[in-house]
Amino acid sequence: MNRTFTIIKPDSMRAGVEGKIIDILLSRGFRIAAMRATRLSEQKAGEFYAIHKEKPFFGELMEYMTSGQVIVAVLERDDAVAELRRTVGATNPQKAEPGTIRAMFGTDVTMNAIHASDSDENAKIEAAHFFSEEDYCL
Ligand code: FUP
Repeated sequence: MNRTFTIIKPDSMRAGVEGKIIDILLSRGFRIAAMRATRLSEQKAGEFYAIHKEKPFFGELMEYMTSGQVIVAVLERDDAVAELRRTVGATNPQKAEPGTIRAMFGTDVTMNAIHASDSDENAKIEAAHFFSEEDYCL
């Protein structure tokens, strides 16, 4: 068993599909170790996406990620990082495999429904932006 980190992004919350997304995650064998709704401040979003600071899309990404409520969560299952990336699909929803969350609910490369950590190391770092060890109930 190991952990990964996810953000259900503002477009999903605005569309009211967060329940459907959580259902999909549970149906794929993920268990919720920690979860809460929040809204990212400019500072939090900037820290979270610091690696993309120099990218041309950074401004748009900041504007979008701070535009509304999100759900942040730590998920647990075996091979959690790779399984969540498979469940989420490609960054660009148009290129995401049918049946993936981004194919079903994403609009474009920025409004792509959900975030999924890309490594065990990043999962730990990203989760620590929102949760501490004592929050995990599994
Ligand atoms: P992913 O790991 O699939 O979320 O994708 P990346 O790490 O490449 O990108 C991180 C986030 O940057 C994406 F979720 C959305 C945003 N992004 C854009 O807004 N525009 C782009 O052209 C590429 C990424």
